[in-house]
Amino acid sequence: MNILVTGGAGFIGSNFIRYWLTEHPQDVITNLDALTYAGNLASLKDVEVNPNYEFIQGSILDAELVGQLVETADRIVHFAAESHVDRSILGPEAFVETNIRGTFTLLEAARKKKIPFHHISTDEVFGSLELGSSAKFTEHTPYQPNSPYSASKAGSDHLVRAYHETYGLPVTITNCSNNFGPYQHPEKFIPRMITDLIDGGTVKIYGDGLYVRDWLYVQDHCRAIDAVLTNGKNGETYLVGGMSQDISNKDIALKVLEIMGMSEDKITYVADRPGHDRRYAVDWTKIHDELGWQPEHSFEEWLKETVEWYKNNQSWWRPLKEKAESIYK
Ligand code: NAD
Ligand code: TDX
Repeated sequence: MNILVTGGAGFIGSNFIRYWLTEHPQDVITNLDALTYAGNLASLKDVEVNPNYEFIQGSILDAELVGQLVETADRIVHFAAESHVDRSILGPEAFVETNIRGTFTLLEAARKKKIPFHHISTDEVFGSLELGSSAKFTEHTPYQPNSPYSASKAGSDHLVRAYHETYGLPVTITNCSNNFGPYQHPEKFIPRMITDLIDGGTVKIYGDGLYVRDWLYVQDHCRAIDAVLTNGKNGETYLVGGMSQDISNKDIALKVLEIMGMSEDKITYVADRPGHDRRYAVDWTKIHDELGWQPEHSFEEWLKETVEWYKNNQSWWRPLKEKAESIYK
């Protein structure tokens, strides 16, 4: 099978390509990535030599290029996006362009060739849950996005669904919770914290720090996408989440400090993010019961592994760190 992956030089896309070529060595992957600030070929150094892998630098907004690449593809797996909520608050336009118009451009090409389209989306499209409640997002939760990022992802989800209903395009969607692990850009919470601490700085906690995310190790997300690509039902959405059990940002910071042998005085409380969603939690019963998927990597153990990875791969993140911090100044 020939898979056109978009955004494969980003965090989850690069982990996915490495995962897929290992698990499905007979398949061929073409990685279309624009190499924005978030795209990094250094994340794929070991993969580059694989004869079943090809990289194309280009944008999902380029209809002509996308049309050419779709000619030889059997399916599309779509990761490419502007993905950072803080950047979407500072400059929403790129999010509308890439996440909505870019997805539209890919869907148009997929429709002409009639090839299956898998869309990678987020739990953030459902908005916020109450702190302290036991409620979780399910496949039936109404959309209520609160940031330009999540609104643009919601728009892309709706387009994907509409192409299935209107044109009969074979589609699947996964809405996943917060990922962590190797090759995540140092602008995101966990790598920002680890890299700041390695450099003798402090952890920046937004607001009161009592915000809750549902954390999933990136490899488990790749396994979930595999389950859906292999056995998922045409037209269906699957929610994907972790087993981190309502841990607050502050408690994650305390865990990282403990792992790194540091104390709580390394925490700085900074201004809150506007429109900051209080709590996310994902009910992943459907993908478990229908496709046999469940997370395999515990949060505690793989948080330690992630700290180790950032300690041991400073040449990967150092060139990105200054640019990552520039948005916070
Ligand atoms: P990322 O920001 O690390 O990577 C995005 C990649 O897309 C980069 O390589 C970038 O160069 C590329 N890209 C951006 N605009 C492009 C364009 N116009 N054409 C081609 N390539 C372009 O993002 P990520 O964290 O790896 O997220 C990947 C996908 O997963 C996104 O769709 C995101 O919404 C979704 N998602 C992320 C998380 C998470 O926790 N990171 C959770 C759930 C869903
Ligand atoms: O320095 C920080 N301090 C802090 O307290 C940063 C960068 C973040 N935070 C908080 C905000 C959130 O409550 O930590 C939490 C996680 O923040 P991010 O890493 O920016 O992730 P989030 O906003 O939850 O979105 C992520 O998960 C869902 C990804 O960036 C999205 O692409 C994905 O869809």
